[in-house]
Amino acid sequence: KGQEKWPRGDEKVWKAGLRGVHRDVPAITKSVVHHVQTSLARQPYNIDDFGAYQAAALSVRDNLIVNWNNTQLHHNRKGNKRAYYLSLEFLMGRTFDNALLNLDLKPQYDDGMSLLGFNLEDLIDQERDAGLGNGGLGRLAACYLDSSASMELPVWGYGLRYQYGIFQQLIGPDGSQLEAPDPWLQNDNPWELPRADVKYEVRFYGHSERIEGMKALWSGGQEVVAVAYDVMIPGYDTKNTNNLRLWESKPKRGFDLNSFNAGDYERAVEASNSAAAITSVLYPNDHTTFGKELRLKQQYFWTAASLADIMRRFKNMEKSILEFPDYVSIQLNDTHPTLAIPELMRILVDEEEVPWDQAWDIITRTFFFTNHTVLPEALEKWSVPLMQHLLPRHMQIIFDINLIFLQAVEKKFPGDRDKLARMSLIEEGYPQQVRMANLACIGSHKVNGVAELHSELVRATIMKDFVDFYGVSKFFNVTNGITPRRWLDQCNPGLSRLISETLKLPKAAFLKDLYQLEGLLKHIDDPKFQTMWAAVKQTNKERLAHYVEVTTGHRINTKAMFDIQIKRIHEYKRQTLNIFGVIHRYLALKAMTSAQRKKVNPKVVFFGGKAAPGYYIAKLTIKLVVNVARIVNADPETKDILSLFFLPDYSVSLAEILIPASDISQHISTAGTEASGTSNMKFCLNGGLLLGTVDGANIEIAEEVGEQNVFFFGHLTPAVEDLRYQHMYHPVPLEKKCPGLARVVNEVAAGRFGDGNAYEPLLNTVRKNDYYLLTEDFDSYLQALKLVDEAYQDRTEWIKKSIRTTAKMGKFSSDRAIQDYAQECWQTGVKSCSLKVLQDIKW
Ligand code: NBG
Repeated sequence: KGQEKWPRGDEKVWKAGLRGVHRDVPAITKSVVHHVQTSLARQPYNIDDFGAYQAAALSVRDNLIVNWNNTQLHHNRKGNKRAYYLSLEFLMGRTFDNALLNLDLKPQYDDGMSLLGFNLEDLIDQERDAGLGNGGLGRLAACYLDSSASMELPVWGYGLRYQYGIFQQLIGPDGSQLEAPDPWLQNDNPWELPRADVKYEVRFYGHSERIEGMKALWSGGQEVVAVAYDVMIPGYDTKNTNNLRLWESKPKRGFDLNSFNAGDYERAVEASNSAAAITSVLYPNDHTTFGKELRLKQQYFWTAASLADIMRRFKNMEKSILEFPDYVSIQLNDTHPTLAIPELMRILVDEEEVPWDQAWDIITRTFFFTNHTVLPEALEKWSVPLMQHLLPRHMQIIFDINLIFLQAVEKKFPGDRDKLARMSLIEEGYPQQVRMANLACIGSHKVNGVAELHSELVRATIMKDFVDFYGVSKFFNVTNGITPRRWLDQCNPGLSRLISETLKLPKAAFLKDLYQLEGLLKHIDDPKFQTMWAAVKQTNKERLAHYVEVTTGHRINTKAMFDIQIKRIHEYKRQTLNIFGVIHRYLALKAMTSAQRKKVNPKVVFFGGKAAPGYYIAKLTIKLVVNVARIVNADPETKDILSLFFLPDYSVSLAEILIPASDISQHISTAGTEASGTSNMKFCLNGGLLLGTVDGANIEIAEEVGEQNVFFFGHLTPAVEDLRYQHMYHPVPLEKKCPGLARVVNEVAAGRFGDGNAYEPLLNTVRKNDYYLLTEDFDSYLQALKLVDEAYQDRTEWIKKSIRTTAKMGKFSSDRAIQDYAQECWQTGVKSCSLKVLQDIKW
């Protein structure tokens, strides 16, 4: 704008430069060397692996930036509707390898870096994980970004740029989890682009004064600045490159000069400290809320900055504000971003002067809400006094929304006071609390759960009254998915290659349409194919064994069955059931004669996962696993047929090594508690079989692969409530209820695996009310383990099950899930905005 001609110089020269994708090896090496000399300011002869990684990463980023700019220009020009994925967590893992694969530049970089004297795989290992998430919810967000970009949908993610991601987990001398900070930004992050020009002021505290009607003026308090950092998200097999915008908090003024002049240095720096604190650390709790003020500050800071940015982009389109929902959809990833609802109300009513009812209409056509759990301890509530203090205007708005909403409820269900109390946005008590799930529900156009069973439970339990009020069509299901780019091609290149050769298809054919894997079924009886399939698994097991040997010094028998459970440590996920099962097996082996033991098939059990630092029982579980491992792995009588590892510091990168190596993986939550699970899909995609309860997405996996190909056990969801009731009111001693488990518990208590007293609180969870029903499921769990052992004996049958499992994973691609969201919610040009045109973009 304001310039007569663009570009300024020779258009051809600009174009060549702007499209300067480094595809051939000389161009790649040139660009890497250039970054070594300029960006890193280092001499070519003293560059180490880390420096080479940085330079190579920057040169890949150059490609991404070009594509990123073209993509944004394309969508702006087309005036496409955009969708925004608001998530407090994005568990991205590493970017380098993924970007190379998505850009289809890996072979060229491999060659280029080797010409410069480096091994690409070593460079890939230099990268630190971006661990801006706790578990499934954050990793799901990352998969969804990959799919949106690959499907050429104009979807942006918005999150926070935490200085410290999920803590690093160490195991102390006594087997306990220790936490260390994760300074992932310490050595600069080549994958982000600071946007000093994209910044917004965000207000906290102060006071809100009603002006006229529903309008108010919010002023005073503290203002902090949100600065944008952009992370480019390359699509696979397309130039489309989306954006993940992360906000960092900065003080509005670095120093309060008044206090400074008065000699109060501490107070002067205080303001800057507290502003920077907002984005300093990811809260490491998963499925629990603590009502901490700083967390609420994070939520508002992030939603306010994101909405301001979305609004600015919308305004550039020069449309009427009433058309906002036609150009903007916002997906709320759990209740964490729910403040976006009153914040958009505030913008519309107070700033844009839209009448309240019209504003509310805009809201309920813009927002969509995904619920990720029905566990009561995870349902967010914020104390009214805290919210009044921190966000006085928003509290007013919430009260106003509530008043109008409850009038409508009263009209539909006259006199039903209990219903009113349950549906109110405010929970009575001392203090009163704002129920974020209720607010997210009434402010959204649609609400979804993340697997069929879970969505059913959402409708039947936490949202039941809302289903009665709105009708069932507001509530739907989108079963979670995983990106086959990272979770097949990147983590298991051998399998990806074998599939491509067998199907006689280029990789892109099945990586973009995962249903193509069904073509493998034709080859399931081909002995040659079976052998190759098994060989890939074997190689992956050896890769894992190598990792374990390097990190722990232990050698593993790679001919043994690999049995893996990796996920956050939580009582509902029942890692305890698994470790008690291992102990049971160990005791059984000890009771055998050595001749009997010789006939036993060897097994290696792996655990991985972090416990929230304040979650005492989960931390005790880790300690038990580690100490059982110490005893079992050192026992000369059994160590060749049973070994056990707790792999510390579970992360996305570690998952990429573990998942392709599994023969069997465990997903054994109490029925009705695991909303979906996503690692179950990853294991199955990589040909690992599933041992699980009838819960979450396990059910849909079984539907796809056939129940005879999964190992199910345990009570079903409808039985759970009854059983819990019985445990509460008619307790039966453990010895009577489940003698097998009692034996295990007694051995632990007796000190067989170190100080028995230390484990008392953990053991009591099963002895006392056994909320997660271990005693109810233990016997059928052992039965299922036995079936797994037997099935593994017939190796050919096992391989066939493995092939069939992979072949039937089409449904679980996150592309399918994103397609569901795009169709059901965002209605943003599905497949209609082919970015092939990017190649011929007109400047
Ligand atoms: C988790 C569920 C998982 C599910 C992921 C992603 C939360 C609150 N929920 O079962 O426990 O797979 O969300 O949807 O983290």
